[in-house]
Amino acid sequence: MRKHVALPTGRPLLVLRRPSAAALRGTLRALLTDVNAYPFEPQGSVDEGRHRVPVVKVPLEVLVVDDERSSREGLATAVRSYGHHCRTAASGEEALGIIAERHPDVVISDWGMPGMNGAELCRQTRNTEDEGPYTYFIILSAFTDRAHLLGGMEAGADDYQRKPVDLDELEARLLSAARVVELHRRLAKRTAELRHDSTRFYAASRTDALTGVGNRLRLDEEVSAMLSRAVRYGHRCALAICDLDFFKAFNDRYGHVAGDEALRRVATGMRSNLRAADTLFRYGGEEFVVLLVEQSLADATFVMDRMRAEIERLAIASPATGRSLTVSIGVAEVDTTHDNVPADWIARADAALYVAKSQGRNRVVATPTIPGADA
Ligand code: GH3
Ligand code: MG
Ligand code: MG
Repeated sequence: MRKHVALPTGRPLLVLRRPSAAALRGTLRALLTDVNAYPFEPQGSVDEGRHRVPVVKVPLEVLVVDDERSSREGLATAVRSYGHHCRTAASGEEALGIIAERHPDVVISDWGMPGMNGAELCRQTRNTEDEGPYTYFIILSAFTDRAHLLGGMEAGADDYQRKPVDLDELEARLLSAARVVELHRRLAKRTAELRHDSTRFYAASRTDALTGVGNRLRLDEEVSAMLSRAVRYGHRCALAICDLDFFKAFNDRYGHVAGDEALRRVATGMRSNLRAADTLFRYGGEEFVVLLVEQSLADATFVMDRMRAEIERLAIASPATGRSLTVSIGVAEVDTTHDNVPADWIARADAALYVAKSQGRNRVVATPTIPGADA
């Protein structure tokens, strides 16, 4: 199958077949056989798991770049005759604009052009490609030496073809380009899916499954970050540990399912009483932690006492007291002279909580009021 393509000038383009063309023809036939198995399938309509051969996108969007008009038009005519769409550019500069705007699948560029040459065009295409669609780049050149071939490939070209162009060979190369383009497209799709999954998993791994508030891992990260900010910039922050009173008795009387529902109601009640900047976490069991940013100990204690009253107002029956389920709260403001690690800060809030429990529960205790505390 020898191709004769009429140039726009009316001159026929004679294509000489080199010895390697036989091998290429075999490849072309094999490629065509595979492609013919599912020609023109709309993307994604084939069960991808069952087919090893990618469904190639036909036709390709091709951009031919050559400063010589006859060569440019001749190539474009040939490319169109293979069933692809083709645009043309007369310079590297013009091509860059088209590439940025149209994202062609394939660029076939002459190497030697005044201004930006083909290798430079390729380099700039790769630099601006970033995470956008992949451009398959074929450099054409009359130079056949090793330095030019390597230079083109180093600039990021996928393929290098000698001028004058063997059009049979070009057709085969475009088929292989179609496969690479399709593989890149799939890879980009898969990468986007993985990125989406990893964002979801990241969020899920930091969320408490029962209540939907931040979990212990998230709490550890946030407390660490807050402590660093306090050390570095002197930011204020208070931490409150909230522990439901006599919750074991609640579970013993009503069962764990009702216990879980009570935990959810308490978490929802707490969350709705927080400022947007403050965050709620489940510390474990029936214990929650609130981080109150840029708040003094007195302010945080005031806010937490209001929250304590709100939980009492939920009127969840507490079998241990015969009244509403309540919460005891210990508050500690970050203190960079005492808190070397997050656990130090949490331990001070925990000590305050212990005092709240021992003083009769359903109350808020702040660290400085703990007997013996020097904060
Ligand atoms: P205190 O006032 O001293 O805090 O008494 P308490 O009964 O709340 O404390 P204790 O630590 O003895 O018991 C905590 C109970 O919380 C034990 C368990 O039944 C319950 N609990 C912990 N985690 C969960 C959970 O995820 N779901 C349910 N339903 N109950 C839980
Ligand atoms: Mg507890
Ligand atoms: Mg408790």
